[in-house]
Amino acid sequence: MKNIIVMVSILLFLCAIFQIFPCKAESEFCFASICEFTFVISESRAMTFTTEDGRTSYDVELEENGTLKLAPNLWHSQVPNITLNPEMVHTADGSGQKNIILVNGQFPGPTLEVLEGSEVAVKVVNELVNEGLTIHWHGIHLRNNVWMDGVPYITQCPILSRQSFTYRFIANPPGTHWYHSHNGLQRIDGLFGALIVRRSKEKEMMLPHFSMLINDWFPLSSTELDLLSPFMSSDRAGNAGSLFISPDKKGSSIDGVELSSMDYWSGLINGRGRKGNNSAPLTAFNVTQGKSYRLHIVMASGEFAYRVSIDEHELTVIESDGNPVKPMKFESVIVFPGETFVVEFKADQNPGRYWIRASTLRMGLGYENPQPDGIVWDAKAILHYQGTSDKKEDPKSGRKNCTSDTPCKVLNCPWPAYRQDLFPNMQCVAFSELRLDSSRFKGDISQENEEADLELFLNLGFPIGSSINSRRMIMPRAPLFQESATWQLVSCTRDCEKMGCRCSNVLSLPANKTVQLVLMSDIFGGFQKGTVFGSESKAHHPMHLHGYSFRVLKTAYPVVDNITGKILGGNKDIACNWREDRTCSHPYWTSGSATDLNFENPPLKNTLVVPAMGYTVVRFRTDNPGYWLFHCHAMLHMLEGMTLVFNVSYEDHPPVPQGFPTCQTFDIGHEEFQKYLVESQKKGKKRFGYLGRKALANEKQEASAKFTSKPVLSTITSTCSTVGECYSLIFISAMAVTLAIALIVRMTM
Ligand SMILES: *[C@@H]1O[C@H](CO)[C@@H](O)[C@H](O)[C@H]1NC(C)=O
Ligand SMILES: *[C@@H]1O[C@H](CO)[C@@H](O)[C@H](O)[C@H]1NC(C)=O
Ligand SMILES: *[C@@H]1O[C@H](CO)[C@@H](O)[C@H](O)[C@H]1NC(C)=O
Ligand SMILES: *[C@@H]1O[C@H](CO)[C@@H](O)[C@H](O)[C@H]1NC(C)=O
Ligand SMILES: *[C@@H]1O[C@H](CO)[C@@H](O)[C@H](O)[C@H]1NC(C)=O
Ligand SMILES: *[C@@H]1O[C@H](CO)[C@@H](O)[C@H](O)[C@H]1NC(C)=O
Ligand SMILES: *[C@@H]1O[C@H](CO)[C@@H](O)[C@H](O)[C@H]1NC(C)=O
Ligand SMILES: *[C@@H]1O[C@H](CO)[C@@H](O)[C@H](O)[C@H]1NC(C)=O
Ligand SMILES: [Cu+2]
Repeated sequence: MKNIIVMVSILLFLCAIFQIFPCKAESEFCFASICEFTFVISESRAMTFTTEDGRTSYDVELEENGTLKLAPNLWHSQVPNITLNPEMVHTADGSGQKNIILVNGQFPGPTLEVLEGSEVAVKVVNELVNEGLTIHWHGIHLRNNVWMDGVPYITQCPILSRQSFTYRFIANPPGTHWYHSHNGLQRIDGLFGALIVRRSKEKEMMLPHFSMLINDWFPLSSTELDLLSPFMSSDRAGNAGSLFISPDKKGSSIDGVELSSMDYWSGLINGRGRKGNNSAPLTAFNVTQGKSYRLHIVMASGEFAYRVSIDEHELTVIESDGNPVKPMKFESVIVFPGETFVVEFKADQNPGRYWIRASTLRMGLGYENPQPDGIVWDAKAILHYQGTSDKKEDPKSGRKNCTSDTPCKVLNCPWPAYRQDLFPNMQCVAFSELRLDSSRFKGDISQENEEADLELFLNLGFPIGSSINSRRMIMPRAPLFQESATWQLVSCTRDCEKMGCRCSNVLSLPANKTVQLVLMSDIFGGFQKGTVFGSESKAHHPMHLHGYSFRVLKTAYPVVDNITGKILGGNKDIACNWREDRTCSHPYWTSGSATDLNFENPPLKNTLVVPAMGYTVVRFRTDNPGYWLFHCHAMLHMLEGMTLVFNVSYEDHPPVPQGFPTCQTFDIGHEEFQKYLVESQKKGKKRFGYLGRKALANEKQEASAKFTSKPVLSTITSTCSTVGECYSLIFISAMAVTLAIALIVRMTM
C-alpha cells in the first residue's frame, strides 16, 4: 500500500512539474489506516494550453459553437494544429485569462477520500511564485493538534514559496468536509477541494457519488480584489474597483438584503461555468437511469450563496457539514459559503440532459423594495443520462413548477417565507427544523437538556466595518503558540464598547463547559447609523467555528411584512440598554432567557447562516482545547474583521511538535552590525594574510572608518529625527570635511 502511495505521490509530483495532461484523476481514494498525499500548489492561467513537455503555453479562444482553439499572439504567430478538448484547458468561465491556483495540476483540487479514524498526511509543497499559503481542513476537529488547523498567524506561519509543510491529522468526524487556503482571499483563485471521510460502516454500501464544488468567480485574482476592496484592512477608500457597486445597482434577495458588496461576475461548478451566456464547456455528471446517486456539495464561494437544484429531480438531504440529518426531501437547498451538504437523488426521469442549477438568491434590483427584473445570477452543470445521443447540446429542461399539490420545499432559507404573490407554492424550511440522525451519529450527544454554563451574545454588524461586538479583528503577527511578545496583539479596551475599535479579539473559555452562543446579525439595526459605512448593513452571515460541531437550537427571523417579505425591523426577543450601551455590547433577553430552544435531536453544524436582523442559538462543549477561529465565511467580511479567536482551556493546549516553524522578525542595530563587520574583517585578515587584495582593501577601509566616517555616522544616527535634519547634518559635515581638507592642503603647501 505504502509503495502505491509513494508511486502516486511521485506521479503527482511529476504531473505538477511537467503538467502532463493524462494525470487528471478527479479523486484520491485511500482506505488504509495511514494515507499520505502530496499537494503541489502552483499557479497557472485560465484559458491557456501548455504543451506536454511543459515548455510552451498558448492562448486559447472560445468559439461561438463552444469549440476551443489555440490562438496566435505576439510570441506565437504560428500555433500547432492541435484539437483541444475541454479536459486539456482550465476554462473556468471561458471569459478569458486570469491567474488561477492549481493543486497537482487540478482546478479545483482533487477530492480526497479516506476512512474515518485514519491518519491522513498531506505534504503541501508551495510552488506559488511569491505568495505564502496555509491549508485549513474545514470540518475536521483536530483534537489535540490544533496546530494543524491551517490558520495563518493563529496556528501556523504561512508556508513560504518553495517550502513544504506536512499536515498530519486524524480523519474525524466522518462526513463530507473540504480543504481550502485560509490565507487572505486566496481560496477564490481555486485553492480548495473536497475531503470526504467515509463512515466505516458505509464502506461497502456507498452509492455512486460526485463531488460538486461551487464557487463564485471574478475577473480579478484574490490579491487584486484585496487591494481594490474599499473594505480591506487599510481602508483604501475611493479606490474601489468596478466590481464594488453602489447599493442602487446591487441585486438583493426577496427580503431586501444585499447579496454582497460586489457585483456578480460568474459561477463555476467543479471549475467550469459560463460568463453570461457564452458557450464555455460545463461539468457534466453521468448517470444511468434507475440508479441512485449521492452529490457531495461544497460551497467554496467567496461571497455568494447558491440555491442548488436539479431540474425534475428531487433532492433528499442526508447530511450537512459532515453531520447526518434525518433524510428529508427538497426541491432545492440553499448553501452558504463554507457549508457542505450531501444529497441523494434517483435518476428516475426519461433519459436526457437536465440542468443542475446553482442560483444566487438574487430576486431583483434595489434593496429597499426589490423588484423582480428577470436577471438570474447562477452557475450551471449538466446531469447527463448514459445513452443520451446528443452529447453537446444544452439541456432544455426547466425548473419544477410549484403547485399546491406539489409545493417546492427549499431548505436553509435565511428568511421565514417566500412571498406568495411572486413565488406561489414555495415553502421555506430553516436548517434548525432538521433533526440529527442519531442512528448514523457516533459522537457524544449526552449533554442535551443541560443548562448552558455560559452564554455569549455575539453581535455581527458593521459599526466600524465588519466586526463582532464592535470589535474588528486585528490578527496577531505570529502564531499564538509562540512567545506572546511576537504576537503583537492590540488589546480590546473599554473604548471598544463606546465607539467600536480594531483590536485582537481573543475570548478565553474554560474547559468542559457548555457554551451557548447567541449569534445576532445586527439585530438592533441602526446603531451603525452615522458611521462611515452608512445605514445599510443588513446581511446574512454564514458563521464558521473551527474545531467543533455545534448544536443548532433555534433560528429566529426579523419582523417582516407578511405580504412582501420585506424586513420591517430586528427581532424583538433581544434588547439592549441604549443609554449606557451605545454599541449594544451587553444585550439581554426581553423575556429573561432564550425561549423555544429545541433539544430533541438538534442538528449539528460547523457553519450556520445567521439571518439578517435575526438570530440563531447554538451550543458546544469546550472539550477541544486550543486556539479556535470563529468567523464569517463570506470572504470580505472575514478579511475586514468579522473574526475572533476562542482561547479554549488554555492549560490543556496541546504541545507543539519540535521544530514547528515560527514567524520571526529580525533587527540589527548599528553597534552590533559594526561588531560583526569588524570580526569578519579580522577573520578575513587571518585567512588571506597580507596578500589578499580584499583584505588590504578592507584594512584601508577600517583605518579610514576609524578616523573619519565612523564618528560622523554615529552623530547622524543618534541625533537625526527627520530626513531634513539629516540632510542638514550631512551638509554641515561635508562643509567641515571640505574645510579640513582645504586647511591640510594649505598647511602642506
Ligand atoms: C465551430 O466553428 C468553427 C468556426 O467558427 C468551425 O471551424 C468548427 O468546425 C465548428 N465546430 C463544430 C464542432 O461545429
Ligand atoms: C489538422 O489536423 C487534422 C487532424 O489531425 C487534419 O485533419 C487537418 O487537416 C489539419 N489541419 C491543418 C490546417 O493542417
Ligand atoms: C446571449 O446570446 C444572445 C445571442 O446568442 C445575445 O443576443 C444576448 O445578448 C446574450 N445575452 C447575454 C446576457 O450575454
Ligand atoms: C459521460 O458520458 C459522455 C457521453 O456519453 C462520455 O463521453 C463520457 O466519457 C462520460 N464520462 C464519464 C466520466 O463516464
Ligand atoms: C411548467 O409549466 C410550464 C407552463 O405551463 C410548462 O411549459 C413547463 O413545461 C412546465 N415545466 C415542467 C418541468 O413541468
Ligand atoms: C473534562 O471532563 C472529562 C470527563 O468528564 C474529564 O476526564 C476531564 O479531565 C475534564 N477536563 C478538564 C480540563 O477539566
Ligand atoms: C403576520 O402574520 C401573523 C400571523 O400569521 C400575525 O400575527 C402578524 O401580526 C402579522 N404581521 C404583520 C406585520 O402583518
Ligand atoms: C489564553 O489564555 C491564557 C490563560 O488565560 C493566557 O495566558 C493567554 O495569553 C491567552 N492567549 C491569548 C492569545 O490571549
Ligand atoms: Cu458575513
